[in-house]
Amino acid sequence: MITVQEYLREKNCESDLADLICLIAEQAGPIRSAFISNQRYAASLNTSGEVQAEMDTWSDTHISGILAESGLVSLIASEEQEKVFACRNSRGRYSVVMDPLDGSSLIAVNLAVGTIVGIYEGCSVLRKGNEMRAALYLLYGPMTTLTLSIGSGVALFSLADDGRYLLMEDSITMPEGTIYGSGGKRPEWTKKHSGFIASLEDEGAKSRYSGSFVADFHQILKYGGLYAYPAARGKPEGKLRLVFEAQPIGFLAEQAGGRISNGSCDLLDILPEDVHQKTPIYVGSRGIIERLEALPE
Ligand code: AFP
Repeated sequence: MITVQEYLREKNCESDLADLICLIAEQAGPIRSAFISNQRYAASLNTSGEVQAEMDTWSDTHISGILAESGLVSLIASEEQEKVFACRNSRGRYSVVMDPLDGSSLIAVNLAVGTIVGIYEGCSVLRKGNEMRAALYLLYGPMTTLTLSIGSGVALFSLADDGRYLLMEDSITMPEGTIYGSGGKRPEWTKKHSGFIASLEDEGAKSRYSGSFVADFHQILKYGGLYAYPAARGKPEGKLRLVFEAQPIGFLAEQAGGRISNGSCDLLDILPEDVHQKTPIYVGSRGIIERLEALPE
């Protein structure tokens, strides 16, 4: 079986970028081991005002420390840190944006959560998503998987007992599926969103939503359909973050033939003004997203 290192070599990935991807992927082991002793929810709030789980801060401190030491990274922007962090003495070629532990409210109930990472070349993190050099997520489910794109399709690897990531699927293509999951509270959904979800349901779409973006997206990547966290009445910006969640996941979706949108335009074309900026998100099968964008507001 092909390892992630072999895959990256075959794809002619630059060695620094390959090293960075492998270094991040290696952190799945320590993160998985840390779950058992970091089960509580901290009293602290993150920059978005959400309660932090111990694992949010543990994963953030752990990955940031490893990256800062690596010499490969110059800037780190994390969902769990208010400010962008400049790695001292680093002449690293890359800047990293990350949600160190996405879906952390599900830790207490042992559902799948993950780590989302986007990698840009150069010393800047306020970039359009379509400028990303690589995006990946680690999913801590029954297996630990790495879903990766370096801009030439999407590959899926599983972590074996010997610590190697083995290629399970190359060139993943997102089908035009019929699963949908939408966050937010139904009475607060906008008319456009309610109408669109109703039309998918009328066509036989089935609802599946766990509350972990990375896990909910993973099934859309494989089966096709729609993941949405929409604008709500009184909350036009939605809940999810453009830089840490939408851009890396959108890059992967697009590399698999899907799309990401805020409901009217491609989220990968938007230049963020702030790393913690939020956005409504629609990500999934290309046809579904295009139908949504064609609807009047
Ligand atoms: P964090 O656990 O990283 O804060 O992310 C949770 C999340 O942003 C995303 O993973 C989920 O899709 C969404 O929030 C779930 O929100 P609801 O609890 O409102 O459904």
